[in-house]
Amino acid sequence: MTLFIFLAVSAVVWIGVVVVLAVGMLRTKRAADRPLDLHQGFEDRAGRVVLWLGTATALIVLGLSFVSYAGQRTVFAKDEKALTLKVIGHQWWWEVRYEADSPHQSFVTANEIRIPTGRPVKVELESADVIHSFWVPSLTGKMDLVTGQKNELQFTAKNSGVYRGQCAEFCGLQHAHMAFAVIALPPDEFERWREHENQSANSPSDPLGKQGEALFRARGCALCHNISGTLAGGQLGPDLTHIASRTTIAAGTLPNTSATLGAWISDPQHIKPGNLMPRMPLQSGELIAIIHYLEQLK
Ligand code: HEC
Ligand SMILES: [Cu+2]
Repeated sequence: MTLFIFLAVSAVVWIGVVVVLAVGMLRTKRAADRPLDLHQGFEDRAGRVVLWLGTATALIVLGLSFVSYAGQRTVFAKDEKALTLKVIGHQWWWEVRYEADSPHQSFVTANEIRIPTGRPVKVELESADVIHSFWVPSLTGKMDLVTGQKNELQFTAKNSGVYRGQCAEFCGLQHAHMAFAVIALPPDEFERWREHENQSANSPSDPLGKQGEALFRARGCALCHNISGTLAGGQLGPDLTHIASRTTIAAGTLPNTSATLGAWISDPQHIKPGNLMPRMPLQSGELIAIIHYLEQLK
């Protein structure tokens, strides 16, 4: 609409200019006998024409500015149907917060963004440390994540599937290992996932799992990781409440299997040198118990 108004006004102005130009070129006038004489009548008329056209120009520019402003307002208008979520960049992983109107409908996950197909998604972007950039080439353009500033991005996934995303602003040592996945699901499947994700973590059902849960606290993991419904409430690292239902770990670096989980926990600095999870000294029995516990967190 905005484009159409701009096009129409510009076309009218352009045609006007061309017509006046053509008339001026075609009208042949006898050369005056004394070209330097003043023609007072003509001068007055010319002055009036210039005044009117100047005023008209100013009005058109003002009018178009207003139209442009109104157009922008509709482009960025709050879409009531949109799913809003918040993505916070960390060195070197993505915190993903689903914030519903009531707090007990809200949950946090990491490195994996699930969205319904056919519905606009509004992503609010922030950073916890340095500048990152959110980029999912098949869905939308890049947008920076900046500390203390809220940027916003809106897009809609037409087809279900997995869309790969990547940090697109150099953010330090492990910038290249700061990927994520956007998984677009049919709306009913998305709602089911969301219901599930909203629940607290499963309690371990067997002795090994229970031992793992205790070790998760005793070995300091709980200082950095949150697992809803347990005493683990750390906020420095990714939320692990439903870690077993994610497809990758360490920001898209490895597929999520018991082997890679074990490799990561026993030596995260080998897999992502410089990342902010320290190597925790664990006995192999302890490692097995912790893996067994985490794998129950579906
Ligand atoms: C000092 C804070 C800290 C401690 C302590 C810590 N972690 Fe982490 N953990 C992190 C950070 C930060 C990341 C994200 C690293 C990255 O991807 O760059 C992470 C990532 C993970 C991941 C991958 C999560 C994902 O979705 O990618 C798992 C699993 C994990 N930690 C388990 C543990 C376990 C088990 C322990 C205890 C043995 C532990 N962590 C101790 C900070 C910590
Ligand atoms: Cu980054």
